[in-house]
Amino acid sequence: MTIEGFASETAKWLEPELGSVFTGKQLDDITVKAALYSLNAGGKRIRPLMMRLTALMTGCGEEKMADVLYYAATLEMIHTYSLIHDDLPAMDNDDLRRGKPTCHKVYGEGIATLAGDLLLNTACERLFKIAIAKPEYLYASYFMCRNAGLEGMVGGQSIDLDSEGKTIDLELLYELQRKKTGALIESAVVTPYYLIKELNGEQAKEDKTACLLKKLSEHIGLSFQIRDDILDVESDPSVLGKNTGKDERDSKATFVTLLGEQGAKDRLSEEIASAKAVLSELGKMGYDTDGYNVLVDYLEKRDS
Ligand code: GRG
Repeated sequence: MTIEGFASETAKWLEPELGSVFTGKQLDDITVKAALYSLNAGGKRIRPLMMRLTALMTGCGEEKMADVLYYAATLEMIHTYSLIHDDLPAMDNDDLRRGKPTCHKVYGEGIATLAGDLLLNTACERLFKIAIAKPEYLYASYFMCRNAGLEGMVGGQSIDLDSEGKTIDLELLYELQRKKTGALIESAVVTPYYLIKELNGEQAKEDKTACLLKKLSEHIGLSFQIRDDILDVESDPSVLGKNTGKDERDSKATFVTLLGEQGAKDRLSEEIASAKAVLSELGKMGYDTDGYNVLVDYLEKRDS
């Protein structure tokens, strides 16, 4: 299947679940309207796509697929909250996202802040709710929450804001990106496996498949981020759906500013090769890695 095929399958699978998060009278609330505006603004849904790929690759049955979907919608809510907050004037100050005016441009800064808060809070409620019903999912819920926090995305964003206008080295840039972009990608690639195996605590981290999936997510996360940095200098807002040239405007350290455009492209090729090497190991274990191979090829060349 092509990446477009995977994307359209993911959309058919995911959109009804996202559409059921807020219902009835809740839909009259202005913060809910703002949250749904961003949630439905046309993102690539790449994290849910990865969750489907892991689930299908590791042999997820029909019953568990509904739970993977629940977690996939939850992760997309966390991701969308981060974009709403990142676009605020106090952070990246952006007026274009997913080809549309950003949330605060339409609803104002106060409501946009609340919309992000609401998405994160609702995501946490969902993670608790499913773990109450199925306590064996407690670790998966904790893992998704943790990767959104200080050890993950918030921690990465914190280093990012603190580094603006400063010179940082490649090592700190790796840490920043591993947390800011990589942590949610790790959640996407690994969580479905935890759900399928119902692994708990330490065991969840020890399994060979889980370790390989974590490695895969690291290479995918870095590939995703390096391509993002390249697109910021090479692409066009009409194609990308968000403004370009922002990293230079904000004096941000990126793989392009630290390694140069060619250096970043070389680094991207290395990450893609490493991702493929991990996929080959998973293939030797008997997993069907065709889907992930298609995704990794797409990450090398994506233009939006
Ligand atoms: C506010 C806590 C907090 C964190 C913000 C996500 C983020 C952290 C910042 C966005 C800036 C950025 C360039 C991040 C790196 C790459 C990235 C996450 C891009 C956006 O994700 P896509 O391309 O977006 O999957 P769509 O719109 O397709 O969902």
